[in-house]
Amino acid sequence: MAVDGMLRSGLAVQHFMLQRVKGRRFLGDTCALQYTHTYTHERPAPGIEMSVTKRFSILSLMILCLSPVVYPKRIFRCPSACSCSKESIICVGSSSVPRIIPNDINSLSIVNGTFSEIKEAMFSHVPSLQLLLLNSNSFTTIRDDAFSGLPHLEYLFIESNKIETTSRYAFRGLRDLTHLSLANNNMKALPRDLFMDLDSLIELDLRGNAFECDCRAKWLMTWLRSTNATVSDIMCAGPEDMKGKRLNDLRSLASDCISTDFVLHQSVGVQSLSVDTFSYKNDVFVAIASPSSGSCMIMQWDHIEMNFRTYDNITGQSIVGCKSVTIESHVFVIVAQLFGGSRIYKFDEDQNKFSKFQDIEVAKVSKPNDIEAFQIAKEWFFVIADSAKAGMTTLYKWNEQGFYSYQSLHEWFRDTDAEFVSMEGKARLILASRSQSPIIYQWNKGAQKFLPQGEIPNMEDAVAVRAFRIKEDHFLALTRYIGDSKVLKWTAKEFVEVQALPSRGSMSLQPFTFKERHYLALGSDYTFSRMYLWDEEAKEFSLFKEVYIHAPRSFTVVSTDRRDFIFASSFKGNTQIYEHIIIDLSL
Ligand SMILES: [Ca+2]
Repeated sequence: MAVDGMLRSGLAVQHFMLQRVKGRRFLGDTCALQYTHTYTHERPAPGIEMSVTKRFSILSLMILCLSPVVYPKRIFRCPSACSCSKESIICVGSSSVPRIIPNDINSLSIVNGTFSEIKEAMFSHVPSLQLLLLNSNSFTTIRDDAFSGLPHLEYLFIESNKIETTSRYAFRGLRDLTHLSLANNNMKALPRDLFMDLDSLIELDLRGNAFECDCRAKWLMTWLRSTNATVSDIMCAGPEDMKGKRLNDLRSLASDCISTDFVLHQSVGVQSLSVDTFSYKNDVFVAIASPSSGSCMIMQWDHIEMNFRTYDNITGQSIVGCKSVTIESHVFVIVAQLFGGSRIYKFDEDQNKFSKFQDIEVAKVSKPNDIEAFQIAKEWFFVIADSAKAGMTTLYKWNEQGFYSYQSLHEWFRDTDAEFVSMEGKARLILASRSQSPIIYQWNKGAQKFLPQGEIPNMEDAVAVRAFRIKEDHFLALTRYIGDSKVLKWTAKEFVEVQALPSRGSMSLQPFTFKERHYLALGSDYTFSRMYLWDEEAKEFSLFKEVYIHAPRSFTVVSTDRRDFIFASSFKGNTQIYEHIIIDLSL
């Protein structure tokens, strides 16, 4: 590679010299012919290393040819390690850049030198430079603005050094640069947008480096597709699965180079049991059920302050659930109370607040624990799960004037949670109870009622059930307080366990999806709550992050302004709002 790189730069130097000749700066054909002749004959056979002396002699010869006047009229003392002509200086084995250089020097070569860094503005005292060759030195680093003050530089060769680090703005300002070679160095990665200023680049040589084609190379892969310059092969030295591939050919890397995280965005100073969200006229709202403050706290996303602010307060006593339903652009909030009955509030556009719409007939409901609202064949329903021993889970239906009690579902079982699932064209309702395995009801179109269809066996003590989808597959997340919470998959007409997640005081195992990433949040009363992320290859959830929430009761997804949040309700502390953030690993 060293020979090859040197030959390439030799050819580019030749190009530079001929340009000069064409530019009528120097002499005539005789010397040009002599140069070509010498170059051709000095060229080593493939595989044979060209000695530095020989390389040097080629360069010297070129310079001698191009500069017949060896002794310029101006008095300038050529440094001892250098060979100087009117327009060129070549230094071999020097340890510094010559300090005093005549104004009309346009090419400078430093080979076999002993410096380690190309520092900021290192050559700015030679602003006339058009060619700079720094081959076979010991450079390891190129600093920001290393070539500042060289507005005319067209050829830059930094080959066969030990460059490992190139700063992001190393080549800043080189708008006339046409040829750049960093061949045969120790570079594994290049900083993003390194070539941004190189508007005139025609040829770039990066051969003979050990590039890691990981996320750090993503920008280079993209840039290769857009640049007009001719770029050498960039071979991947790693990671293992990319070894030997040409970065120039790649359209994607092994990873999408995106990671995510959950960061605390806002803490709301109320304890809560559950949170629900709704949108109304392009605004996003949340309804927080807070028993301790006796309210459904309505908050609105503030597009200017970029946080959630209090909008309204629906007061009551022992509020355990606030569920929103939007019917024909009217927003209702169903408020479930432990005592004093449950009610429905409606948003009053004139007064910009919620006002009472109706009482709910709750003769049979004694201890509401959960509300779910859903549609079957365009009809609106909601169900209240009753966790009292003598209670009865009840279905309510919308009849244009209000909701009325429609069907009593489940007696004597202390239901803790209801979940509506629509799949394969069938509407199902799953009820989790303290006293038995979860029961599945299926909507019967003829009877217009839910009829028991079966149960999910061996899943006693499930306190909550959630349905979710990953692509075409249907899953259930079943929460157990102590023991294992479970992930079940729908296969051949039944739900089958596919994963167990240890629960230590869990009231909620909540599935949610942000930016096509599938998560599960598992609350815990005794330790950290856990976020799991779906692994598409392993086809299971793996632990993603732990967060501390005091007595978590629910996790609710709220998306707005292209930002994604999860509200973690806490029965004993503040309601915490976490934001799902994207981290670009290629930066
Ligand atoms: Ca529920």
